Amino acid sequence: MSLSRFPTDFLWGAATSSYQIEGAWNEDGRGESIWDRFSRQPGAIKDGSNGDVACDHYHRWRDDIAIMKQLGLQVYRFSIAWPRILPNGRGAVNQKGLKFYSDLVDELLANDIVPFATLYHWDLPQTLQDEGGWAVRSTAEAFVEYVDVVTSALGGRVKQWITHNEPWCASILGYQNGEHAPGLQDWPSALAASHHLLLSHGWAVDVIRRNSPGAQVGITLNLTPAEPASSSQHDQEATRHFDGFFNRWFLDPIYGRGYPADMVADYAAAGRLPGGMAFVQAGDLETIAAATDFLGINYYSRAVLRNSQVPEADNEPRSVFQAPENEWTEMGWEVYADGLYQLLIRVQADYNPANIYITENGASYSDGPNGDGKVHDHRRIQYLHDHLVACERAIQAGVKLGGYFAWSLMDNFEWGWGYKQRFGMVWVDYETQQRVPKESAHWYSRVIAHNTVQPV
Ligand code: IFM
Repeated sequence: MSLSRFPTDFLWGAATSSYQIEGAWNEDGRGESIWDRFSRQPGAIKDGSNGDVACDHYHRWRDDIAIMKQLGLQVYRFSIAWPRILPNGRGAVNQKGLKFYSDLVDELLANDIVPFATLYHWDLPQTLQDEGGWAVRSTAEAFVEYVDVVTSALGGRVKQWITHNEPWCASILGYQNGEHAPGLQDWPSALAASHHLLLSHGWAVDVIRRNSPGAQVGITLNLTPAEPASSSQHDQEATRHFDGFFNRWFLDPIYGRGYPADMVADYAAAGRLPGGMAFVQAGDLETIAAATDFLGINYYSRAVLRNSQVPEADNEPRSVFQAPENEWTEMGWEVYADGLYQLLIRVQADYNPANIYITENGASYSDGPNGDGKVHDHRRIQYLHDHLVACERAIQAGVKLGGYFAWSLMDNFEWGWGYKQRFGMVWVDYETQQRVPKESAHWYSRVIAHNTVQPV
């Protein structure tokens, strides 16, 4: 049990993203996104669903903010849907799309909830995908135009901006292993996409600073600490590679070190860079290394590497060893809170970000309302408790951790898994759209009120 208080300026929040909650996929001038297209491909989503309606947040946002207020959230991380703002990716601006987010921000501020906006959480306009998507440089240029429009309109009121959410997922899952939109399976495209995502981040930082004076700007990475299953050289080598593939490929260039040489060599040796690193143009690495105000970290689990030499679905020569004695969430992800502590210590020591926010952390458990109408999601409470204790230990060890966002405020569309996976602290009945705060929401509310991890 932990009873020490968090710093007085520590920010407590919860996170969502546009495609996962909004619905209203074709209302008020919204353009088509790559997820609208991808989710309609047979077999793309495990339960055959899509985000057409999702949590209907586009119509229920006032009620959702009332729930946030009731829970005492201090910050709310949401994302803006590019196709609502620029239905064709660039050019004509859809004022109704802008108004939706403008009203949302006003309502948050009126409720003393700080808006924390993510500019890209994977819903690329389909028109840009038709031109090559993130695999081509022009998409990075279009992103700058989109960021300019959004931050010109909201930059006076929104002062916390995340450029991208999890560029590893947007590039690798989207362009290499096909699990996410646009569903491609092509290593050269994936590596080019990763670069263009990072490049667009660097370009966007300048635009945001211009349009939103005094704003805090950062990027969110999904980082996964890696450790070998044994002390064998093979397992250690697999761990080096996994860490490079998942973590250093993104952290290194953002913190001014360029792409890790060992990974460039690995990718070239595997034939994944037929044109070399030609997508990196003069000045790009300086752009990507633009000074930021924080690093957002999404943490869910660790990877334990065993070099089986059997290629996985993503063609990585490793497998993630699953210790059967440990607990796993319904996503099949190991519950490993100590990994968060280790990760925070490592990132602080190796990269020294100006500030860190845990921009996502949470667990998928499908517990629903029982006879008393309550949702007794004790495993989620335990998960949150243990990870918050890890945060507290990291702060005590000197990590500059400024806030924590639980993933997610409410159950929502979990990408390729559809609606079967429930990460929310608020239960959503998808038939009626009724919301029921789970016991974890009430527990988290007490954490916020006391600024202290609460007993479970
Ligand atoms: O739901 C996702 C979110 O969109 C990005 N980070 C991981 C979450 C759980 O898979």
